[in-house]
Amino acid sequence: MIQVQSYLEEIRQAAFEERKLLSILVDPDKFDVARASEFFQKIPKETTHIFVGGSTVKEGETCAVVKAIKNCCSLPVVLFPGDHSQISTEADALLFLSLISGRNPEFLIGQQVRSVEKIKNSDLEVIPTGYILIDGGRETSVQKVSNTIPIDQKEVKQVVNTALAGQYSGKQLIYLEAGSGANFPVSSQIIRAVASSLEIPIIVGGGIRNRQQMNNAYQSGATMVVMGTAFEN
Ligand code: 1GP
Repeated sequence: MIQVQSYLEEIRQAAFEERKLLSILVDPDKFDVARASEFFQKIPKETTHIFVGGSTVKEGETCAVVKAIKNCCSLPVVLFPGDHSQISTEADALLFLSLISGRNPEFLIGQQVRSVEKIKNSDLEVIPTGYILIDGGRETSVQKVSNTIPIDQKEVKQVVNTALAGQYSGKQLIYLEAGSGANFPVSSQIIRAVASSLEIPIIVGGGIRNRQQMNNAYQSGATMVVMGTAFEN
């Protein structure tokens, strides 16, 4: 199949040109489809992507939400699934996540194998992504659902080595995640250390609620920032 437009390529290009990307995360469980167009009028004008996903989402809900977003918003819709049931072929791209900070085989390869039947005949662009969960000061849903232990923010070298292991394994993006609703986001120190060691773009999310935190992440080397909770109400 010929991919006419590569979303990964656009992210790589942005990283190369030091352009900053902003993704708003929509959790299908908490999103009111009836108010979709109102929601998209209120997101920041510099938003470049819409991510869709959550830790626990009812069957079929993601598909309805993706369709509603597509009806009123022209930004690329990228799946950020908590599990294989959240894969909707209506979206544009899929972050094919492996939770490489954890040691739970289900989130390293189990869910990925289960998602293949849905993906293989779709037009979704599949983007191999190393997902690293870092302690954000409280137990977040991703920690509970994945049953994995986040890396302590003090373990900078462990984060860097995990990210590098992801890059060496062929991941095209590294996602540094403090968890949705984290008390504090991934530190500048970690982002800087990972960015200076890696050749692939970095996404940072979890606990980012204001412009200052967003700019900190960019200045430290994130190509994309993801914000969810800040826009939920
Ligand atoms: C995306 O899970 C985050 O990586 C979203 O986190 O809800 O805290 O913005 P917030």
